[in-house]
Amino acid sequence: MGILRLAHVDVRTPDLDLSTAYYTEVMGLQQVMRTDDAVYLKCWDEEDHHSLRMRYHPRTGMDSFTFRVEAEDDLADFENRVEAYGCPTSRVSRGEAVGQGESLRFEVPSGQVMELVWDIEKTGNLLGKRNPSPTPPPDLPGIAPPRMDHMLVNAEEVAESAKFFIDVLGLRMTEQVLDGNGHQLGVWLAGRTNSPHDIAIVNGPNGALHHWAYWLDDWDHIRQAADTLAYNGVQIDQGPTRHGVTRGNTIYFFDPLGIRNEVFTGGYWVDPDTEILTWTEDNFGKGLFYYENVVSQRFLRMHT
Ligand code: M3P
Ligand code: FE
Repeated sequence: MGILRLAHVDVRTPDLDLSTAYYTEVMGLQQVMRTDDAVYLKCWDEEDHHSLRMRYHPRTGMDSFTFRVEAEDDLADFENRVEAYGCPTSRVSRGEAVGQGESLRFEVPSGQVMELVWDIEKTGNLLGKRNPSPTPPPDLPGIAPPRMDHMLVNAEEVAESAKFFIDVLGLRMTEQVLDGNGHQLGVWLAGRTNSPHDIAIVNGPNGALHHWAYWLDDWDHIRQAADTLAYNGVQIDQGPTRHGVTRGNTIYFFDPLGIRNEVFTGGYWVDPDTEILTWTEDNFGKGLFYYENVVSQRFLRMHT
């Protein structure tokens, strides 16, 4: 049993048309479906129905985030484990959500709504399965990342939240930041992927979303993404630069409603027995932004 990876993020936007224009034309995602009050989007190399759902709501925010589990029976196992930990769970029935079957929902200790699902509608990537070309059509607009990579949520009590994700949900810790008293200020957690993180938790207000990130294949694509962002007048938060934590190359920027996005590449290969890396608070500047060595207040204080 186990948690495989991030499947989709569900957010609210007060301007569905503006958000859709940004995510299709600047980020370069594929619009999969539009209903009266929601838009479903995915990246060109994603097989699942969608990786981003945006629905109209007067206030920007995150509704929930969804991870995919390995086997159908895992939902019942996780239901027992999460309930035993003391978090109430509920089931969303098949037919209630677009692009997926039954799922399990609960609030994680830091207050975000998390969903686990196994039954996801596989609609395939843009390349097809017979003699696929290795690249998408060259005329895709915007940044056009191949896939969503990871997300970061905030928690007032990082250690408590990390314990839940590790002990109850079975994610593996790859890196952590400790304050002078040895308390966790941030943790990076991997599911069944070999990436340094599928989700990270950093100190901040409960319930908040800090960002989600799209994968790009190399540093040159990060540079091109910076050109695309600047050309389109997108507000860049930090970068292009490199994280010390994860070693990844990165840019942070804001969508038109103020949700932070990241593009990310690099990082190292993680095996299940890889030893945990630890950063100390006095080196957190380099951990965050290795070249700049800053802990920017905007970066720490702005959330969705
Ligand atoms: C990342 C990453 C914070 C650190 C963020 C790091 C919010 O986003 O991809 O490793 O302190
Ligand atoms: Fe990130």
